[in-house]
Amino acid sequence: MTRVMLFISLIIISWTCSSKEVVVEIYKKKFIPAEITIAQGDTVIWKNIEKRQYHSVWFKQLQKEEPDYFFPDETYQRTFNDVGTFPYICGPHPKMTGVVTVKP
Ligand SMILES: [Cu+2]
Repeated sequence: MTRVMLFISLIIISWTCSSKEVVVEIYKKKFIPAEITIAQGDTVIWKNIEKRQYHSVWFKQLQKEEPDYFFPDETYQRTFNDVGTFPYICGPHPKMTGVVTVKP
């Protein structure tokens, strides 16, 4: 391995370690936990652990179109590069709500 390759891999390692992945589970038509606070650059992974119900995670302020539904054992993920408070709903079940707060 050349020095340049070693240097590049060290940058990639430190870069991937600085941002976290946070899991939100979806069960019995609820986001668990419904409210989370993460750091800028973190990724939230929504995991559908229902028996047979599909859901979506829709940040209406951030995107006009509803994203695809995801089914049991599937996930949806989003990385938050901007600071702020981002509420979301499930398209098919608008009573399912959650909030992601992103701190610098
Ligand atoms: Cu739903």
